[in-house]
Amino acid sequence: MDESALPVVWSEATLEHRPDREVWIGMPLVGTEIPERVTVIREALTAAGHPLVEPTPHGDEALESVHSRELVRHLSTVYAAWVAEGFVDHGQDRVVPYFFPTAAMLGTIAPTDAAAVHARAGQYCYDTMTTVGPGSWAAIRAAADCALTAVDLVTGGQARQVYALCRPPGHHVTRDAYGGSCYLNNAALAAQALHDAGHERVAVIDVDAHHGNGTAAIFYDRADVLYGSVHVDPGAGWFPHVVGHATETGSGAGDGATVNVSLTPGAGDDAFLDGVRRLSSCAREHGSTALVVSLGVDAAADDPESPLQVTHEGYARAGDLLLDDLDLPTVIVQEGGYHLPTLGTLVTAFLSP
Ligand code: SP5
Ligand code: ZN
Repeated sequence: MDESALPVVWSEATLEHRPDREVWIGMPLVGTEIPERVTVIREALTAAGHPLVEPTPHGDEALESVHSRELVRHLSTVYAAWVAEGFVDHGQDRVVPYFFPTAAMLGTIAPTDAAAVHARAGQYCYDTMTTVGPGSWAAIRAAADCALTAVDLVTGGQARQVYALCRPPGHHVTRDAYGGSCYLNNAALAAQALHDAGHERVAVIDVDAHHGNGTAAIFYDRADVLYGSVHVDPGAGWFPHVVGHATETGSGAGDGATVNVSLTPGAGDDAFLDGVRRLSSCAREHGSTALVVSLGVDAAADDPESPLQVTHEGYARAGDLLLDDLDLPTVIVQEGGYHLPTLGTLVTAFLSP
């Protein structure tokens, strides 16, 4: 195998999740987190000489290393419950929440689980865009298996750096809640698995255009997993809107182990790469012996979901900094990126030495 070729873990099952519509401000918009994303990335990586590897199945206990049993059960059962309730017959063939029992609604009253499936959806999902359909669970689970198999390959010594073609993406998922087109946190699963395999200190560096609020929340009070992210400033009106600010630096034992670099809308390669360099030096100072990269390529100029203006060269340089210069055992997990004509070349540029 060519020295510079990275194994690409992918599964055909990741194509089964078809969020044809995302409900945004009440409007059913055409979804952007579509199966064709996987196809164009896979074709570009294959053409560049990277070999494909099938994931191996992992048990629920691996998923429950970062997520609650209740979230996993919800995701694996909610579509069948939706069908049983008759909503598909009523014309809604996707699980879309309508009721959100927020902390502000509850005060200090402890809620029960909602009996109605349409209400239960909002106990686990925090937006209306992240729908569940008939093939969703198969894809969600396959994406998690891709990330966990990539860890197996790295910790088993088969390859030092492995790319997991995860879809749906994951970095917006907390321990208990999903949203932002994400269902299980593939990057957090990979980081925890690297830790469990003996890496006492692990860094997650997130270069998706959006702050990975889920990964940040999962590791916020832990010192052993550093979370660093460069993303468009949520304070300028961008998802996830209320978190991802530079003032969030971790809590308790995790104080100092969260680093948020916010970029002004319109920022390009220079600001993006300054951010990546800063996160890379934080990983060195942290003493991380393994790295997870949350590789969203939606910071690219043509992407419809973010106002950042990063070029192919910018993603290529970011890859050099994180894969070649930092040079740790690394699992690269696919996150966002929605512009089909450039998606494959952006990912390839990042992975190329
Ligand atoms: C993994 C990831 O990149 N998730 C992105 C989540 C942000 N989605 C916010 C979508 C807002 C609605 N988009 C409508 C576009 C109208 N121009
Ligand atoms: Zn994103």
